[in-house]
Formats: sequence, structure tokens, C-alpha cells
Amino acid sequence: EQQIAILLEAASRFPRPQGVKLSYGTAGFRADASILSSTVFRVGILAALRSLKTQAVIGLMITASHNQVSDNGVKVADPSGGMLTQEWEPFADSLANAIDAEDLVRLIIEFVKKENIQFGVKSAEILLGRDTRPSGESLLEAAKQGINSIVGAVATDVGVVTTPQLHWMVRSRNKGMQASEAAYFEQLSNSFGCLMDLKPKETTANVMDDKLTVDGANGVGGEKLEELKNFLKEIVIDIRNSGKKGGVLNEGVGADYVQKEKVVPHGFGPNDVGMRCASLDGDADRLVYFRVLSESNKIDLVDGDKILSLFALFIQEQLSILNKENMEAKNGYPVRLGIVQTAYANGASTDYLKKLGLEVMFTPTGVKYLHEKAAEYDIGIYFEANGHGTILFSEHFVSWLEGKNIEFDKTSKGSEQQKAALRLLAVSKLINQAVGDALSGLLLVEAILRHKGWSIQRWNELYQDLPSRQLKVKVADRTAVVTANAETVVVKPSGLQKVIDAETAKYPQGRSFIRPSGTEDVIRVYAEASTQEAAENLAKSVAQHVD
Ligand code: 16G
Ligand code: ZN
Repeated sequence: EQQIAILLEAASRFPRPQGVKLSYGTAGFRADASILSSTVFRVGILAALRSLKTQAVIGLMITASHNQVSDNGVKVADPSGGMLTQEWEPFADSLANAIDAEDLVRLIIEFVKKENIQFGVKSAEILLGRDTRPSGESLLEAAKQGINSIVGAVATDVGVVTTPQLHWMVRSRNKGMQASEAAYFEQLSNSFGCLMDLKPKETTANVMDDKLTVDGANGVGGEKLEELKNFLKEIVIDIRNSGKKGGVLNEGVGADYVQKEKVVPHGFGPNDVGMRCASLDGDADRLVYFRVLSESNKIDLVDGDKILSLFALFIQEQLSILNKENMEAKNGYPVRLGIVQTAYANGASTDYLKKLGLEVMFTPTGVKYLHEKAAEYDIGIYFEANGHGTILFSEHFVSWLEGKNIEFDKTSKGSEQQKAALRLLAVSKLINQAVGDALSGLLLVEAILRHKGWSIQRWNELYQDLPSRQLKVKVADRTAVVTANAETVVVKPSGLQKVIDAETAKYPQGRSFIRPSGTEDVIRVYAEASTQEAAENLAKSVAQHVD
């Protein structure tokens, strides 16, 4: 029919590059931008089909996050604002790797039948966003053409946005709420303002510095923070590496660089010693903090694990204030608070969280796994050490809180309990419910530090990180390594785990694991031990056995 003819014609304009095999990994498709237009075109088709199938708005984001500027990538946001359902990933892979237009159309027809996708019943809408990469413009055009080749599908270009902004917009649209950038800025600044108004009076404001200095990775995050800043009171933000002064995206800057290298990003130096600084990644879904040390270039890294710990501590405190009242009234709500980490979480952070009496769960690396687990709780907090994470509130719990607040208005207006409820409600609005968001995470960190009157140093002292080391080993076939138990145990090749265990046993507080990367052709090695030297040695000896 007509649909097939349109698809065939459009697909023939986007031939697939020879000799590359793409896979929809943990972060969608990623590659050198020059080979991606056929892939992005095809993902446009997939997004349109997903929208038809779910009868909801779908998102398509063009970004390669912290990768170098010449790379790019594409990923799809599902109606909830979360990642594309894993069930559709194999379809994404086969679409991207279809050899020609005929093959592609055959796959689509097959899939549409299997999924029982109805054409022409309702229209489909896809929100398109991209980061600041120069290749983004033409790739976005390819995505549009993919979408337009599905009859009844409409592409809405939201322009240059952070990844979390796009996910937030998709979620908001599907909830029938305002989804503009202005609405996003308003929600963040209003809920931040709420938390400021609810600060304990006795907090000595001068314990901490009002000023925060931010490394924008020369990407979209810095740009957006410049705008968001205008909506904020009680906070001074100095933004460097905003991309305006000609710096290159992710080159010697950004959260990935700072976290991996543990040195100051470009644009920071001796004048910044002791200051509270934060770093965003290229698409602003990761956040780390750091404090510049006087020793050349070195920093105290305050990573995702510590952000998680700060959030967990604050939420737990608010819940215990609320629960006091609940117990008295004998109508307590047994709030389930869950923490989700990966094997990369520093062992000291896990110990700290467990000592707080919290339930800590582990999942494999990749936001989709952490997010899914966190969603099982009333409040689920997840973070990767690399700075990606957020706090999920169940709808049921949020409406209970809202009801509680109305009750307080009648019985104990202005009480500590009501304040705790209002703070939790503000957090649920401030923190992005769709995906980890460096901008909203940053505002929550800033709000909690002000609430507690804490400096970055005080925060950093919550616990001391165990020394750790990461290595990567280039291998011919990374799929030869298969892991289990949230990547902590090697199942294949057989015997390897025994060897790792034997090496690890040689070191006090030793811990080590290996896993195949989801984004590169390497096996990653992680080791932790009581001294830096021991961690290095453990990592090295484990790596030798991988080779
Ligand atoms: C992707 C993941 C990130 C993970 C990283 C690990 C998403 C949105 N991003 O960037 O969560 O930490 O991959 O990379 O899921 P690796 O598999 O190469 O170690
Ligand atoms: Zn990112």
C-alpha cells in the first residue's frame, strides 16, 4: 500500500554504512556522528511506531553525552519519560542493522503485525531534542524524515535541550501537564524556593558559602543553567565552561572527566582552592561535586555515591519527623524507602547507608536497571558513582502526603510534621521523576546543604571513600564475559571468578569485579582496597587474568 511506498522511498535516501554493526546499548546507539544518519532515521521510525503502539507521546534525544564532540547518538524515551522498554531493544538493533530499504521495510511489516500496531486510528507524536553537538542539526533532520515516513506521525522539534529536560517534557505531556521549557524552569525554581522557605530558622547561614561554581562541560547544561539561574533566589552560581567561550565539549571538562581523572577541569585552578564546585556532563544527566585542593590540580571528589548519601540522610530525617506524628496518631503509613546502587558504588558508601539502617539493593550498571528497581519503593533513591541518579516517589505516596498536608492545615498548621511533609512534596517536584537530572540534582544538593548549614567539606566527611582503581582491557569479544548477581560474579569464562576471589583475598578490605562494557569493546575491571597502592595492584592482577 501507500505506507510501504513512502517508507521504501524515504529509506533509500538513508543507506546504511558498510561494515558496522550497531547495538542499542545501555545508552541507545552511539558512534562517530558521520555514520549515524541512517541509524537516526530508523530510530525515528521506531519512535513513531512506539507512539502508535502506546498511544502516547514519545521522545527522541540526539546526544552522545560525555563522549567526544565528534561522536553522537540517539535514544528513545518511553511515555513515562523513562528509557525505551527493553522489550523493544532487539527490534531497535535489527532495524539499525537492516541491510537495505527492502530489508528494513520487511522488518517493519513483521514487527507491526507481531505487536498489532494500528495505523491511522490515532496520530502519533514524537518530541525531538538534541544537545549542542554540531552534527545534531542534520541528525535531527534525519530523525524527522524517519518519523514523517510513518503515516499519521508528527515530529515536534523542541530544539537544544538537556537529556533530562526532554525526558521530563515527555512525561509531563503524557500527564496532561505543561511541558514547555519555561514550565520546567518554573517547577524547579518553585520547589527549590519551597525548600528554602522551610529551612530551619536556627541554621547558621554563614557556615557555608552561598556561592557555587559550576563546570558546564562546554555543553547544553551550562547554557540551561544560565537561564535557570534567573529564576533562583538565595543562590549565587558562577558558570564556567558554558561553551560560549569556544571551549570544546567534554574536552578536559565535565563530570565524566572529573570523576574518572580526579583532577580539576579546565577553567579551574589555584584561585578556587576550597570552593564548592560542581561538574555536569555533556547532556547534563550526570552531576558530581568537587573541592579544589591546594596541591596542583588535585580535588576532593564528591561523587554520585555521596550525593546519594546526602539525599538518603535528608529524606530519612524528614520521614522520621513525619513518622513521629504517625505513631502517636496510630495511623502510620509504613513508608518503604529503598536505596539502589551498582557494584561501582564505593564500599564505604554502602556501609554508611546500611549503618543508617537503610535497605540497599544492587542492580547491573545502566540507568534502566536502577530506575526499575527504585520504582518498587514509596521513595526509591538510585545513583551510580558516576553521578547519574534521582529519587522516585510513588504516586500513591505523593497523594498520601498531599492528603496529610491538608489534614495538618486543619489540625497542626505550621508544625514540624507539616514542614516535613511539605519538604518531601517539594523534593518530589524538584527532583526529576523521569531520569537523573544534573540541574535538579544540583538544586536539591544546594537546598539540603543550606538546610543543614553544611559546607562541602562537612558533607564530604559523611564517610571516607575506600581507595579504588578502574582499568579497561581491550578484548576481541567482550560478550565472552558473562556476569551475574548485579555484575559481582563472573559466570563465564568458567574458573575466572575463582581466580578473582583468590586475588581479592590477598588484600584487606579488598573487593574486585569485572564486567563487559555496554558502550565500548572492553572489559572493565574495578578494584577497591584499604590503600591506593593495594587497589592498583589488585586491579592490575585481576586485569592480567582477563587478558
Ligand atoms: C551508559 C549508561 C550509564 C552507565 C554507563 C556505563 C544510561 C543512560 N547510561 O552511559 O548509566 O554508567 O553507560 O558504561 O543508562 P559502560 O558500560 O561502558 O561501563
Ligand atoms: Zn550524560
